[in-house]
Amino acid sequence: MDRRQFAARSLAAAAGAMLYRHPGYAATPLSAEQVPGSVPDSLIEQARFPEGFLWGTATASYQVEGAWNEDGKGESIWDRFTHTTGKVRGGVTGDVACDQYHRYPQDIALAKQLNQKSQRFSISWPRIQPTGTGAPNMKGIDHYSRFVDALLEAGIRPWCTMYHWDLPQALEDRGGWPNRDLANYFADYAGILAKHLGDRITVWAPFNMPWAIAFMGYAAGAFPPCRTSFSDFLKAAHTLALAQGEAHRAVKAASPKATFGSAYEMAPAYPKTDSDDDRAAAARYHAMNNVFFLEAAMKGQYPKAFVGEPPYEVMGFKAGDEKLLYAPLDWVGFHYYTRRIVSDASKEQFRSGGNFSGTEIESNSPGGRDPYTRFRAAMPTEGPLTDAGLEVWPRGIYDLVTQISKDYNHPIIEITESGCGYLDGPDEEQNGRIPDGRRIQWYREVLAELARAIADGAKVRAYHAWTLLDNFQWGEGYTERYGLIYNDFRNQKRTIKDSGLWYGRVAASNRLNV
Ligand code: IFM
Repeated sequence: MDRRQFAARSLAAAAGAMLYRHPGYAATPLSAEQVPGSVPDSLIEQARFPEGFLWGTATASYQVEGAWNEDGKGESIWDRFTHTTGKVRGGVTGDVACDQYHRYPQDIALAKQLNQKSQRFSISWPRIQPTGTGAPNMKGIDHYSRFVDALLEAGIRPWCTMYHWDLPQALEDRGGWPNRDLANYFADYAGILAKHLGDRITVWAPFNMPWAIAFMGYAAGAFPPCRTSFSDFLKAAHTLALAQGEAHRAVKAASPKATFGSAYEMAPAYPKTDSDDDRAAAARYHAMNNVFFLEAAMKGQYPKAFVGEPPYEVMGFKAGDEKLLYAPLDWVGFHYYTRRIVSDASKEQFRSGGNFSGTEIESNSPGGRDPYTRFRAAMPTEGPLTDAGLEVWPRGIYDLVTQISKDYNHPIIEITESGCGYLDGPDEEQNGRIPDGRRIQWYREVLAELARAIADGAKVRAYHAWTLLDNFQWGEGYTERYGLIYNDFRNQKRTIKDSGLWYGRVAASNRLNV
């Protein structure tokens, strides 16, 4: 992320904070009548979740584990990035993060105390294959084996993301995701995981947010390896889609119990105006940012994300790739944070991309976000902003879940991440209690809309709050707090926030007014 983008992010976060910095802000969100887009209390009171609904949280290896060079782990692209001066806010790294590599028994005990039934976590590829290929490092396998056993003992379903952004640096040195060979390397890695852990893990997803991996890393340059090439982005996206298919086959071959799904980023896209052009642009956004990899898996083809024909040649698409892309998912997993307003830019001269907003690239520049999709996607500010700068728009989860249900023939759905960044910390006058009322309100409203989608027929079986505990927030370092549990990074002391206690009661009762 460059300085200009940093400044924009900081301003957005500061503006969000200012909205609430009145006496008692931490415990007192604005009332429903004052907040555009908010959900009526009656919907929250009526909301019910089905018996057996899987309440959980999600985490990611680099964001929580620390132990960056222990037990034979290789260097990842995030190790390299954070060890490079000027890349991360505050000059911090994930070398220690939440030290979960050593403290996982305590974190699992906390999740159990909060009545959690599902834990989405990721495995660090360079712990398993330090240079990305070859025989597994058994110390890495043993660590995750112990971790999974501890979850099962706590009555928590282990839910594994095989890759949440920490590519072995050695594979980046071989060209990174634009290099098609990575699809097969990834499949080998997926097969190793399924062989060694597939007797106990039955829920697998290959990638967290594959669009972000390709776009942030290779087009926008906000994430490592910080390249800014649109053709590399397209190549990376194609390799990731091939890797999704190859991993599907490798996991199923190695573990008969395996079920295979996804953890896609999604934001419902609303056209800026009712014009045909804006509606077509919103459809392109949905195709590119929401369902690009889902269509590849379910149909063996890419959706209409581009103005004109897909740039197959630039992507490196070969005859027969349709068959390799095909990987019918057993269930569909996606995240919900916020929404987008999309307008057409295809009739203007393309100039450059837009600003990074934490989950993706905002673009209000002439000509659109990139030279292929030619739309402008903006996050509106009609609803309030979180401290992390994202608009609060609870209704979006209803629209997204019902659209995916309808378009994909009512699949089983898992919400793989959903949450909000607020900076509330311990209140010394209340014995260190953390009164994060705005986070409770965020979840109450989003979950009420999710319950409405379920009542209308969507087969949602799980919700994973992002995240169990405050962690390393990528380019933002430790300046954003998304956790249900507060972490004091000076001494690794965990304190359950009011929102965590509330979420625990929700998990125990399947209702929201608790
Ligand atoms: O922390 C991230 C996570 O790694 C991916 N999804 C968005 C979260 C909040 O920014």
